[in-house]
Amino acid sequence: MNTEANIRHSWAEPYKIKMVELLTMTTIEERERAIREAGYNTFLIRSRDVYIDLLTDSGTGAMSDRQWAGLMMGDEAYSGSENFYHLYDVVREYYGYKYFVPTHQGRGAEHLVSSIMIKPGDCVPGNMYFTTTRLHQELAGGTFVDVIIDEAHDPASSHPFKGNVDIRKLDRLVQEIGAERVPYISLEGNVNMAGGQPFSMANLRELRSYCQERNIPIMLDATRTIENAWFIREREEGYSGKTVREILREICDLTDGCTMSAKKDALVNIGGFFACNDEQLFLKAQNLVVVYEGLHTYGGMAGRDMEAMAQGIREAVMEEHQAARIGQVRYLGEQLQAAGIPIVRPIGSHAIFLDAREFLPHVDQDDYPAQALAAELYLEAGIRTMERGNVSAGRDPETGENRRPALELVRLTLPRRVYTQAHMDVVAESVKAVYDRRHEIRGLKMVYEPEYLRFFQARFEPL
Ligand code: P71
Repeated sequence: MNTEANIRHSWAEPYKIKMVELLTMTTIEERERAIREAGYNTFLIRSRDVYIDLLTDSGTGAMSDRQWAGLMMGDEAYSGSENFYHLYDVVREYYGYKYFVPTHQGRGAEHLVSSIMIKPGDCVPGNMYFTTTRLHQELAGGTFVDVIIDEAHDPASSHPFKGNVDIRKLDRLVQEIGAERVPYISLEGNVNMAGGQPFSMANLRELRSYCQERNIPIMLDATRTIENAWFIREREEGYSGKTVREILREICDLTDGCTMSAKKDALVNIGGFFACNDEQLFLKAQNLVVVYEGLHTYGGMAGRDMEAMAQGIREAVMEEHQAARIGQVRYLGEQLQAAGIPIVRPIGSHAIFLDAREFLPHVDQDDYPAQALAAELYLEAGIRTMERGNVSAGRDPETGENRRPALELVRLTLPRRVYTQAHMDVVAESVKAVYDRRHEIRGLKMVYEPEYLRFFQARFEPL
């Protein structure tokens, strides 16, 4: 088993490389053209123009030989595929929920939960928003209410469990509108928008007893909950002797159901699911999935995708996998910290988040500093990152104004099992080079703004 010391000093990958994918390097002139044509939006750059792709850890991981072998075992029957039953058994064993509905990816599961559970006028509290999660809640007529602890909005706070729910904030909401207008609480493991920050088991237990007294279900966003389990083991008293697998089960047993984007923790390129313990809820989800995703024994996935996911979940709970995963992120983060670069603390599990407000204090938030910084990193070295700030937060539906969130971040997201330590060195050097010329960097003006999830397709021009 890996101890903390051995994560920090030798987190070597628990695999060796059997096949490689060649990378392309570009010239500065080529990158200038590519970013201009992409409207200064890293989502719109062609991947062939990218050298090191840290846009996301979603669906970008490397599958193992066993997963690839699983693809050959795909049972592509329209109904009752063998792979569905295999995946169901694995989800039941590792996550523990009684009922299971596959979906094409996470937002498919979010759509099911939101449209079944939310009535117009309801409020859905959560430990910070996620873009697609909140949008589905809003489309169902609900309003998302942030009930994460204050520390989560402060990039400099090194609270070990910045993903915790502030039960007083939750209680204030429940007192104000009544528990009957709170269809569930949306609880995310390793909170993405906060910087990949975990909740603690103690906080979840407290939340559980609060919710049980008031009959409010807890719906877990399980997307990165295995990584959350790792942090509980590392940081929470009483957990150092437990396995990631046991902790994952303990988390799920304290919740009523989950939505899952399997493209992260579960090491597959596509897939997701909804799972729960309540039969009535399951029957509704199983019925709705056939309208939007596909039959309830594939939910938008091919049989082979379900097989790869079943194996991916087994590999994801392995201690040595998580040690290397989190060790690599930490390796990059510690290099940046040593260079004095402002990043969100503590270092999370899936990404390093640059604090663009601190990095570019001379750029006003409505001139999109994080978007501008992401464009500069691409220009510097062909490294693709993602804005997680004012563009991602969107507009307040009431006022129509930019939300100007407290966190104005650029996410350097590490795909699982894809890049090497030497790649991390290149990334660190490139961020330092941009930091050295930060005073020259200007903001951006938005010239095209789509209605939904604007960050994906918005276009900008330099100011
Ligand atoms: C990430 C993604 C993918 C993404 C989604 C939207 C904007 C930009 C990038 C997806 C998540 C997630 C959590 C906590 C649900 C989803 C949706 N994350 N919950 O971080 O992180 O899952 O993409 O499979 O539909 O790059 P889906």
